[in-house]
Amino acid sequence: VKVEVGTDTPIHLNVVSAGDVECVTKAVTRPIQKTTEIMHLVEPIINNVKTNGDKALMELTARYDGVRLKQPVLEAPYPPECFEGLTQEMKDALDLSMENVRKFHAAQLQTEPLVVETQPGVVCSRFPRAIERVGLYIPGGTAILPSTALMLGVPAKVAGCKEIIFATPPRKADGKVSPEVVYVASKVGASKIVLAGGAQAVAALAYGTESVPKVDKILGPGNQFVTAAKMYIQNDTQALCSIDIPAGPSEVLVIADEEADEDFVAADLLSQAEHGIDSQVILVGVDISDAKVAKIQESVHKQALSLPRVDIVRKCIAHSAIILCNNYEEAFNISNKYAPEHLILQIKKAEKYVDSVEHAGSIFVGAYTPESCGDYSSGTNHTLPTYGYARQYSGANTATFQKFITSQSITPEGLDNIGRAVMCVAKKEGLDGHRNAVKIRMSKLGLIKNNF
Ligand code: HSO
Ligand code: ZN
Repeated sequence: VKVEVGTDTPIHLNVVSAGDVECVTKAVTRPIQKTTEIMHLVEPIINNVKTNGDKALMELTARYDGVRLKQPVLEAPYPPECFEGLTQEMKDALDLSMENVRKFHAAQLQTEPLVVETQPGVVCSRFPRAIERVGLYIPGGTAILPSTALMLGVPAKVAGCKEIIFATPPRKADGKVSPEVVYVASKVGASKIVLAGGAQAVAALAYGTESVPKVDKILGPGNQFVTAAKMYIQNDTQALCSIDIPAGPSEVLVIADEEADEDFVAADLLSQAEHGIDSQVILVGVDISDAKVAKIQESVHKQALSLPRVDIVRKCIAHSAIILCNNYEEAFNISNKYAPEHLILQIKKAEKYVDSVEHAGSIFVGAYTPESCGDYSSGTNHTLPTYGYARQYSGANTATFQKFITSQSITPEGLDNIGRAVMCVAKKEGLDGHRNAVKIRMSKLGLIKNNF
């Protein structure tokens, strides 16, 4: 997204009326992702790492991250110098966040086995197993994100993944990884940190190299190259590796009414806008006065100017909108249609409206629930479906790090109950071998005649 905005232009959202279908459609249309084009760019990178392993990985890190490494992997136990600069205050903050995320994700673990006797003598069950080896991608770029490390690392640990590998691009300045990320890695039991980013990191995790173990699933947000690489390896049966969700730019939709505090609303919009110039920021106003709109705009402008990332914010807000609605129903219709990654409700009796939400990654209910709390410390996961994928995907959760095995056990009584149905359908499908596997047993049990 290229938006030229002068530094003297007011930082204001575009105002559109809900009745103006064309403008609303424009406001809620996400930027086109050029995945296929990028796929052509990442393919040679992936093949290079697949064929040349560590050597290619380090060459690509030198080329794209400007860091020459002696070895591409940091191994646990991480040496003390990796933690240099980590303050007690930071450790406490990360510990508090990790503990809340642990609690919420541990509660999602299925403790009782799921067992159902569908008919007498036919017992079906389902039980989870952790995905053995997971690769967690922690983006570098304009902000370091130890929070992403903990949002993926903690559930992986809770689920019981045997091998947790982090991958993150090394810092240009010193070739190191931020001590906060190393701290989280050590806390969640990540055995290795791959010092690489981009498509090359994804390839190393998917196929393995001399020093990077191959993983079974790769999770974590990243730029378009990372996303394209994840989509590529997911389709390569040689990699035999799954991924989480294709990630798009982060987004928030705030529903606010006349009672909402304009400074809170503005702060929430800005906390999303500072993620990147392509972040999506939408405010849906329910029957709000012109005066309220003006106050929100004023607060957005004023607060934005005090943010270190004001340049990013300015460009993001330039393509963001306030959609004016007449009532709550209209507001939730727009929100459900958009299916936002984050949905913030700053409306009276906000709790009451949670039931109206059909599609959203995570909901922030009431004036004192900013998205930032879910981004870091409340306990919910911040790896959420973007780009409208909230229609069919959940955010990362404990089950994301598990798969489920089903099992059945059938007695002669059970076989007597379902065997004839099996034989009947098998016959229709022309699969006599299937039919025989039942028939042979039922005959020996004397449940059917040999000439059945
Ligand atoms: N809002 C981001 C997560 C994040 N925020 C990380 C701050 N750090 C996507 O859910
Ligand atoms: Zn955030």
